[in-house]
Amino acid sequence: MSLELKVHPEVDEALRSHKPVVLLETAVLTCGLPRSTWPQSFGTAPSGLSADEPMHLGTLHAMAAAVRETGSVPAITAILDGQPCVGLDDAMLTRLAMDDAGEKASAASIATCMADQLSAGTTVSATLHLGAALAENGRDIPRVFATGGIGGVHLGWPDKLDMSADLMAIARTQICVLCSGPKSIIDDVTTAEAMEALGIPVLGYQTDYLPGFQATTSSGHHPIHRVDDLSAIDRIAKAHWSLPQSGGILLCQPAPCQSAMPIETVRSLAEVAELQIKATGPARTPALLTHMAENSGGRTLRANIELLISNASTAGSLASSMT
Ligand code: PSU
Ligand code: MN
Repeated sequence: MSLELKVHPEVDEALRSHKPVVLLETAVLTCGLPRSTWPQSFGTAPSGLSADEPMHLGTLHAMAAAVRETGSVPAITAILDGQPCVGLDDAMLTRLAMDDAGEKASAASIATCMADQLSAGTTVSATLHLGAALAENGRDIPRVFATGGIGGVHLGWPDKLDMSADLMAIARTQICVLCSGPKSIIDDVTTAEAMEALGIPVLGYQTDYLPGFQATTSSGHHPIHRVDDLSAIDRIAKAHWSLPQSGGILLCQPAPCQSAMPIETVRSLAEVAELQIKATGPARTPALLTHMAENSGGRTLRANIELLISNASTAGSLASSMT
């Protein structure tokens, strides 16, 4: 039994003619970013974000535009009324953005969303599963995916384990995941160790150390393999994918320096959120991110939006350079 995907004609044409395609997720739309416009109390709007659009939709629009600027085609994924989609037109994206009942689909919950005909934003893990399903449908799998920060082992381990489905999905799918490291609400070093155990190469784009999501890369933090140009990533990806049973590669790009914050500030905001937020399950990540944004006068939110757009742009350039 194979998954019936709805593939947008532009994405379909690009994949069939081997043009560069970048997968983009929508959990960041339904759960990761606020549905209001950028509040004036937080200062000028983040670079690249239109001040008249709600932040969640405006960021997705800016990410798709950043991919297009590089000559690659954006393929935004989602589950709409139970239908897994790769490539959304603007009406589909807006409908998902305004859907108050929109769920958050991970690899563990795609099946229930489909069976119950629900609409859902797709997390990193769900997006990679839909990307891999393209191969079953006789198409190429896009080689690049972009997001802000991946899920991983949450803070609070080893007292309680909360681990994102993102890690297993990255380990299993032959795709390059562009992010700014694990999100700041995640135990990033434990997550990096888990990725090593899962056989995921973790690369730093123009950095020697694991980026701390909204934080400036701090020297001496967890060292990772540095790559300075896109052709080096292509060589590593080709070598990795020539190995039997190889899966994804994590490529980490630090947040743009104009909005990145000191790592100590981000850490203490994350620790306070960790203590104060009681939500569990899929609701926990959005509640933690909202708490940090409010508690920092919007600084974590500004960095999050700017790094999402900048990662989409680099992902587009990488996809173009890989074909
Ligand atoms: N990047 C962001 N904000 C987000 C996410 C990524 O800047 O909200 C989403 C991704 O979809 C990721 C998910 O897969 O958060 C992880 O959630 P959890 O910890 O519940 O697995
Ligand atoms: Mn979880």
